[in-house]
Amino acid sequence: MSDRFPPGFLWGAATSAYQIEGAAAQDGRTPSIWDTFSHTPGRTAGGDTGDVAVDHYHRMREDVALMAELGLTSYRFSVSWSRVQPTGRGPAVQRGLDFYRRLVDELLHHGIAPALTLYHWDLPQELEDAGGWPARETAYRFAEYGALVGAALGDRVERWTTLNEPWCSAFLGYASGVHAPGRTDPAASLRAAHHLNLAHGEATSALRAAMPARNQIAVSLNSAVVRPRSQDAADLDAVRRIDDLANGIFHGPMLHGAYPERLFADTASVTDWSFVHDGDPRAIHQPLDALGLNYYTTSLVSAADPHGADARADGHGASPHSPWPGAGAVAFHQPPGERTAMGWTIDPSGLYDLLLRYAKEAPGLPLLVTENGAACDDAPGPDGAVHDPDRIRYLHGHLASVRRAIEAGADVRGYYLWSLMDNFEWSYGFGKRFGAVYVDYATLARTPKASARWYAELIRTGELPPAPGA
Ligand code: IFM
Repeated sequence: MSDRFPPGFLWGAATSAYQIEGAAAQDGRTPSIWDTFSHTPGRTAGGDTGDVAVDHYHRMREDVALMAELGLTSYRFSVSWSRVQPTGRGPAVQRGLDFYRRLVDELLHHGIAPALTLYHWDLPQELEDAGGWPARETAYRFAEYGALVGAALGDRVERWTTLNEPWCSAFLGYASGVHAPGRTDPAASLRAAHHLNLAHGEATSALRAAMPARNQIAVSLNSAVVRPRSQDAADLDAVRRIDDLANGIFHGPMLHGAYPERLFADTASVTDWSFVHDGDPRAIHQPLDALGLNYYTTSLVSAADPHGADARADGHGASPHSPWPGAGAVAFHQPPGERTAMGWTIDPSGLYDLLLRYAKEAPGLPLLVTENGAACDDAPGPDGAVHDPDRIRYLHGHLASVRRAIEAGADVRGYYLWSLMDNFEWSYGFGKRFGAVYVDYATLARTPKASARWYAELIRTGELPPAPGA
């Protein structure tokens, strides 16, 4: 197998607005659900918030210069809805849009293709107060917001993503409550999932109407790779139920125009799904130009084990409330193998499986790895340099899987490392570092880690070097 990536392969890094921007109350921005949540005592580690984050709002030029130094050919960022349309309705705030105009101009100036995500979890608080994602109206608000951003930036940004990881928005936000807005209502979480799907479909149509036809529209799913603990029928059925709730619930309507066959029956004790209106499947099922996949680890599942000490080891934070409404008696187990600082098992073969699954699930649709990376316990050495050999090993393993998947026929067009730089890791606060660039949170100084240099060299050559230590 060649270790060379195809010509034109996009080499990227990703971030999101609330995790990096800061300037939480500047230029007309109003609170999003993550501002409210992070300011609520006990919700984030150490009470950390994104008020300042890594101050990207004021250091944007320096950050783009770093990207150029690394040789990135694309940069994936998200727009803060409450910076652009603070109340979630009405006209755009020009000062908010201007920040993204400047960012896009700077990227283009350095030959870096902007990849814009409209929604990475930061719903304007006013829309949450009006019902949030469980309310149908939020989907229409999102389409209006998408059209505003599309009209403002569609002439310069060709790559668009509607939603990032709607599973997290629906189920961590409204079922287990470990993410904003912190609600623990299983029925509301399924309503939220449907309205996120509708939001994706409506926004895709609105973007097509607002932008030049050449622009490409995608969605980024954190599709889970769910493996059975045994081949017993009960374990296989548990995998099927989790797979429907993790994956099919989004890719079903988005890619095929229908929810998974057994999802409604599985979740009948939670909701009757009467919030799905005639015509919704058609509205959600819009032609896409690419599918974004975010991958970190695999899940190991069985039918509930009465002795299952680790039955809740699903890697999604501590909550007595399950993020799997209606899944029934299912247990999660820690997959064997080395883990990252998040406690997530390192399994590059999962990325290969995921890419091949979607190559089959959506034939003809180009795939992008829109997030992949590892949290490590990074710290500068006495010389100030940050050596992160574990991250380099992680990236090497996963990029080898991408390369193998391409060889096996998956049409993978690009890879975005999560994350460009250390940032606010949601309920974990600043304690978990995913960046290729180290951020000193006292001074906000940026230092590329050894993994950033390693990635830059890979981008320069277009060829995966031998495995570290091989
Ligand atoms: O930091 C997050 C990102 O916001 C969404 N995907 C997973 C990352 C790591 O947890």
